[in-house]
Amino acid sequence: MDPVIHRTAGSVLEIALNRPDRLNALDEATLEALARALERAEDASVRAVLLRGEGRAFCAGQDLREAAGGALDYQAHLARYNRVVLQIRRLAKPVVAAVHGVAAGAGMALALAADLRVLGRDTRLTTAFARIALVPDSGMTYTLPRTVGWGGAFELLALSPDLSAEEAQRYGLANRVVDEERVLEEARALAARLAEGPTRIYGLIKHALDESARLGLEEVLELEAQLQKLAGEGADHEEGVRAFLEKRPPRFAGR
Ligand code: LHQ
Repeated sequence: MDPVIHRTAGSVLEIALNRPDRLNALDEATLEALARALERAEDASVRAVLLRGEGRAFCAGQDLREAAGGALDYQAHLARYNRVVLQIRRLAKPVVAAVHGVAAGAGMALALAADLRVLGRDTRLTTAFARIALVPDSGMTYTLPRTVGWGGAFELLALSPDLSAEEAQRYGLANRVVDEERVLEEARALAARLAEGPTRIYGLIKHALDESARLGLEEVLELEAQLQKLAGEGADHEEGVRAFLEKRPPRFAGR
């Protein structure tokens, strides 16, 4: 069975973790397959990515059976996580995570690396790392404090509570909370909507937000000005303005 499956629906690349009997825990083969699937997202025909899990959970994080086997080279293994997190963050297209059931440890980190998260009402999130006496990885110390704030991040990382979807939404970790059986439908609708948007602009927004995390105000203003010049030169900007003047919805080509 392939540990990761993918398909395209219109301009959306849908990538599914596919180890349901292990709650989609991440082992070497899965991380490798995920990285390869994410490479497909670079194709110009793809304008949004949907990340999801098969079975009853999004992802239970690191495969603890593989880790307990003792054969893992931890540094090389971590590099695989880092690669997929960077692929998601550097992809100049929106990534939606359909998070149902559970997202734990590196599984939660993957969900946080995405640009938008749809959770089910019964979905639980847990950072999990400290429960097994590990520090956070897969970018969690980057994404978490930027989403929930400093004080919240320490609590979620140190005490690793099972966060309900409602709490997750209060923390800003969930963009949408829907009935558990509607998570995929809602995430697909969101991804399809984004895939019709000004894709290049979404990439620039993503870049601007990521960069703003490490820049001062003057540098942010400078970067915004540079990106606005690029945006203004795009065909979608021209179409957006024309559509406004003609009082019709825009038809963005993603350029
Ligand atoms: C699993 C797993 C799993 C293997 C469920 N592995 N089999 C760490 C180290 C190195 C490098 C990089 O990064 C990391 C980062 C991390 O991700 S650390 C955090 C690792 N993840 C966890 O600590 C979570 C472990 N899992 C759980 O706490 C529970 O399974 C959760 C809360 C996710 C779900 O609980 P339940 O709904 O009660 O399901 P379950 O525990 O019965 O699990 C179902 C099956 O899936 C079960 O197998 P079995 O053969 O007994 O039916 C579990 O063993 C298996 N499974 N998570 N991470």
